[in-house]
Amino acid sequence: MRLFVAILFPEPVRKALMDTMAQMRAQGAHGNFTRPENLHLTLAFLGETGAEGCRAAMRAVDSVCGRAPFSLSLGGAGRFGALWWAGLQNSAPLAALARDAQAALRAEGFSLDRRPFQPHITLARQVEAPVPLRLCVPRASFSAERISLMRSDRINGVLRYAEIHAASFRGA
Ligand code: 2AM
Repeated sequence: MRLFVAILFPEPVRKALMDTMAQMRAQGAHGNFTRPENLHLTLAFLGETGAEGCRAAMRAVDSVCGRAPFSLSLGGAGRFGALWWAGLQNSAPLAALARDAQAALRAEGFSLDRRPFQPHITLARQVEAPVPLRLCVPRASFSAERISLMRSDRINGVLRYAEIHAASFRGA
């Protein structure tokens, strides 16, 4: 199975992200838009993993949940080439969570991307637009209360994500 570790969003945040995708479409953008139920923030991408690796990933996820819930706010939009994303406001607790989760996963034997963590929520890939896109991400904040281990499957050509394990932060 293809696994990754992520933070999922409550409905108001999902709505704000859908609003941003609607702005893209309204400006004539075409591309491979993220299905609303798939919106997430990746903390670490694990790739193809067997049953033993899956148990190791669950242990790593559990090992970083002894922290308090923390607030996250959407902040701005940007792109990596033709991939457009919504950002998050600079958050020390988020950076610490990503760092600790990646360290715990590496300690369990996963080899992860070495690039610095750049928190982003992918809105659309392979975007083509007739004019430079101007996006205004609505204000939305939420309390991050758990970390999720996700499985990615392509079923009949449709990308589907399933939460296969989650660990709640202390006090959440
Ligand atoms: P992206 O949205 O920035 O592409 C599930 O595929 C998640 O893992 C996506 O959010 C994706 O991030 C991230 N990811 C990171 N590295 C990946 C890779 N090599 N292949 C696929 N997804 C990757």
